[in-house]
Amino acid sequence: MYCSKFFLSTFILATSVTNLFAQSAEVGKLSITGAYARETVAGQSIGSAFLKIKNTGAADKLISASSPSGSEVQLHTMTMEGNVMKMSQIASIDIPPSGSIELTPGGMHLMIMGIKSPFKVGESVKIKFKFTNAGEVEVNFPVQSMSPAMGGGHDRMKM
Ligand SMILES: [Cu+2]
Repeated sequence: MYCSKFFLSTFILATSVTNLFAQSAEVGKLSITGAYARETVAGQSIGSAFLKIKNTGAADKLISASSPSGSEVQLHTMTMEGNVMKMSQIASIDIPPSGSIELTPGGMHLMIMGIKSPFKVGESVKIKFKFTNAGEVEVNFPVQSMSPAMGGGHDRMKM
């Protein structure tokens, strides 16, 4: 019992270390960098993830995202209503020609709904994207800790 547990955790550790370096991807004229997901606490059913997309070609559009780690991945935007930050789901994200977009805590972001197990630092979350022109690509999102330095405002926001 002890032995099999030990080997299992060693294997998971080795796997996630590899994934830590796979946080960028290229598809068509798009390059994805800086992908990461936020650590979640026990009982939390929604995770969030962020990335940058650079486009060296014509206008493109992110039209869907999915993940084996959750039941659904939603595209969200953040707006101010009075002095309350509100987020709402959006159908797609436009990627300007020869431009770039950034999904950040406090701005547009990805929400992984119905997550199957907590996101832990050292692990990574796979998210598959579909773009109108560039097609499909799967990206690894290494899980990072919820340190206040990384946009603490998002943590205090009401879901
Ligand atoms: Cu959100």
